[in-house]
Amino acid sequence: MIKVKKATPAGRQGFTLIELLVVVAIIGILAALVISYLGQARLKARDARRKSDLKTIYTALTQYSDDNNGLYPANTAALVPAQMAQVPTDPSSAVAYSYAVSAAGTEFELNATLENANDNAASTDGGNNNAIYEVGDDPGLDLL
Ligand SMILES: [Ca+2]
Ligand SMILES: [Ca+2]
Repeated sequence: MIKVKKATPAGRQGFTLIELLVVVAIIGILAALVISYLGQARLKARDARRKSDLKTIYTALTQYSDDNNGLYPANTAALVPAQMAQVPTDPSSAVAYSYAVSAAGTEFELNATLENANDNAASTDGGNNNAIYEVGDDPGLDLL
C-alpha cells in the first residue's frame, strides 16, 4: 500500500504530485506557444522570400526585355546566365515559380503561393486570383 504524505507548510520535504503536474502543464503550454510562434515566424520569412524572389525575377525579366526588343522569354530559364546566375525557386518546395508570357511576348505574369493566410498581399496585388501572389506587367494579371 502506498502511503501519501500530507504536505504541511512547515517542514515540507518536496513538491506534491499536483504541484509537479501543474508545473509540467505550464511548461508544456509555454513550449507549445514558443513552437507555434517560431513556426509562424518561419512561415512569414518564407513568404517574404517569395515576394523578394518574384521582385528579383521581375527585374531580370525587365532587363531581358530591354535586351530583346521589348519581348519577354518563353520561360524564366532563359534569364540564365545573362540576366541572373540562377532563377530562384520556392523556398519550401524548390519548385520554380509559375510564369506565363502573352502570345505576343510583350506581357508576363509571375505567381507565388503564400503560406500566411493573414497576409493580404495575395488579394491586393491587382491580379485576378485572390489566393495567389501575382506580379507582372500584364494589366489584369490574368495570364495565370
Ligand atoms: Ca492575387
Ligand atoms: Ca493571375
